[in-house]
Amino acid sequence: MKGKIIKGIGGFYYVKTPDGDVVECKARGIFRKENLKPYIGDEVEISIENKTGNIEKILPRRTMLLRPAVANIDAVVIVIAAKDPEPDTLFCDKLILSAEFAGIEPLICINKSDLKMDTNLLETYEKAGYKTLLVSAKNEDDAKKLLPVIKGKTSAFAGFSGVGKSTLLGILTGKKQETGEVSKKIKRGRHTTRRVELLELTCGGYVLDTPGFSSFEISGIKADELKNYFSEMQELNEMCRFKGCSHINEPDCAVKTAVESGEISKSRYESYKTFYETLKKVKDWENK
Ligand SMILES: Nc1nc2c(ncn2[C@@H]2O[C@H](COP(=O)(O)OP(=O)(O)O)[C@@H](O)[C@H]2O)c(=O)[nH]1
Ligand SMILES: [Mg+2]
Ligand SMILES: [Zn+2]
Repeated sequence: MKGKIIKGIGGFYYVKTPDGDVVECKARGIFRKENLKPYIGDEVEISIENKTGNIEKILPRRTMLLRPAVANIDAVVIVIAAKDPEPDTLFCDKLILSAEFAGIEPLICINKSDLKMDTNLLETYEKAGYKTLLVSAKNEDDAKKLLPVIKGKTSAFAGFSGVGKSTLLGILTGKKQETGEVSKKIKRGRHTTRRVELLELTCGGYVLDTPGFSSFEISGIKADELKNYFSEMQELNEMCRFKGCSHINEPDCAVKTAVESGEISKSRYESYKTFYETLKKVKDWENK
């Protein structure tokens, strides 16, 4: 029988089967020997013997996020608040980059549209070629505008604490989530753990909250390959005077020209430069 791992607790995996049951499963010892570990999101084959489930096989993974460790995420919904907390484009661009690097589609969701936004984030990300949505979780019907874009997919909701991820997920899954994380964070200690769990959408598909994970991993990216993960640079990468242009200091750079003309947003390019310098340092340090 096939199924999908939706959560794991104390060595047990909970596998959702096509007929809607959730089966408590153990992983076979063979996995440990072969250094294979099932992850949340994995599609698996299971067998049931004496009411106990066993994971027999892990099906090939489409994608893999490492922190949090989740397999087969199709989309990362990057949630930004119009205000409170103030949008942070560098942080948002880091989330987009980590999604691109993992081969996962990034979607930009600007929440709290009931509050006034100072910057034109929608334009910035639309120009970069990303799907963007402006919603307010204060209004259920408005928040449900997200459903058509995540229907049938497994999506991870990422973003700063306080932007409204849990409020949105509560509406989309029809199951109230713990909200107002700022105070929860202070209380977090021995008692609360960061548990990764896939929640089912009312319209089919799964969502994942990522509390406590401020951002995904980008340190595996080589500085010179960074430009390949900036969607809006794709068409320009071959148009600079120098082959292999890093778009930083080289003359006759098509990317810099596009930034000057406004075709590429300044904030996106600033983020690119910041990541480039950071990744360059990582490499220099590794080579010492
Ligand atoms: N004004 C406004 N407040 C919101 C909206 N969505 C969430 N909030 C509030 O923002 C706070 C943080 O929300 P929460 O869902 O816990 O954010 P999370 O940390 O990203 O999970 C809560 O007090 C919510 O009631 C919105 O669209 N508009
Ligand atoms: Mg939350
Ligand atoms: Zn260039």
